[in-house]
Amino acid sequence: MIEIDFESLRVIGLTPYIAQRLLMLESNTAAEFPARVIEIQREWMRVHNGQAELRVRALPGISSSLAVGDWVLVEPRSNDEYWISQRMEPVTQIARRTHEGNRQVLVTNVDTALLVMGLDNDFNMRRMERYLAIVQAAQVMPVIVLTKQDIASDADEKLEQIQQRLPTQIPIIAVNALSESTVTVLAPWLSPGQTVVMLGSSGAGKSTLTNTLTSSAQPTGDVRKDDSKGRHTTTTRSLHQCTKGACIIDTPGLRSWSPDADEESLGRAFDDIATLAMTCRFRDCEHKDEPGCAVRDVVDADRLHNYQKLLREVRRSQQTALERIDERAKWKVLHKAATARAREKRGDY
Ligand SMILES: Nc1nc2c(ncn2[C@@H]2O[C@H](COP(=O)(O)OP(=O)(O)O)[C@@H](O)[C@H]2O)c(=O)[nH]1
Ligand SMILES: [Mg+2]
Ligand SMILES: [Zn+2]
Repeated sequence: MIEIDFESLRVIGLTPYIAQRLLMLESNTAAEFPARVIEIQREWMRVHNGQAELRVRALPGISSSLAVGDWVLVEPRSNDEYWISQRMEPVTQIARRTHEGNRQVLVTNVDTALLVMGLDNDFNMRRMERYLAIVQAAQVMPVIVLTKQDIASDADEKLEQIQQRLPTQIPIIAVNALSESTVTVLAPWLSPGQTVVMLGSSGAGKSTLTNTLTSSAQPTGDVRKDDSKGRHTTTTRSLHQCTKGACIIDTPGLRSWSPDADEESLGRAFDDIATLAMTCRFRDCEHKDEPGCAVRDVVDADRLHNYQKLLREVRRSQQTALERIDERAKWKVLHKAATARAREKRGDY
């Protein structure tokens, strides 16, 4: 059985629940140790074992499924090489579908998602609802963080606009991402053992916020790169340690994507609509001009539109997912037939 040093792994997000799951992994050798994936590159990845960062590689079967935030077992080999030998089934995983319909896991084992949006031109409620959809489908707690409060002239109106449009239980916080006081405001989500991911479009302030929250802590796998204009651009997801004890995963902005969700999990982010729809006169009410509609006059019209658009998207991506399974099943049959033929040729039945 592997050994778990709770104190040192705590700084990279270990909780009693995760420790229990790690102990259930069957280790092959006594030398294997638990670690967390903090950065992924094409040929290698970086893990943290609570004490130090290590550059590692993964067996082919494992490497394709790894995401930042994963807990793994690492096996030391000769010549100072380290290999990921096992991956713990994640507790939570936030995923999206690319334009081509492929599922991509963004981060795993996250407790809270800080949905970062600027109070400037970045402000876009439809995009915010899209982020809420992937986060709530993954059963991760969302917190909306509105940045650039210091330079916004209409912060109060925008705040009110969100409060009117979204269900009330989601915390909404306006901050200046550059200010040290933001650490105190976000402290409820930053205690030791917590893992927080930053999501939002490019330029929203995710890296600025990450810097502010981690400024006096040990940097972990900082992978920022200067672009041609001398600015910092986040190129990959990476995990950092926050002053308050939590781990923070910074991410680059996403372009053209759909939530990885089905109708039911999408409904979690729009349960205000689903709940009201139960009292519409018609069961199949489209909330357009049917008599006795309970949704139309209550829910923000643009929110309703956005929900219907996202619903079409997830139905479409689900269909392609099913088609892909169908395709795989066909290949399996062909493969079996080919193997049987080969065996027949060799004469072993
Ligand atoms: N004044 C002000 N500038 C901010 C704030 N948040 C971010 N910025 C600026 O916005 C730009 C983009 O921020 P960055 O953190 O790189 O965005 P990211 O793409 O989400 O990581 C940078 O020039 C930041 O200094 C804020 O709250 N107030
Ligand atoms: Mg960034
Ligand atoms: Zn209706």
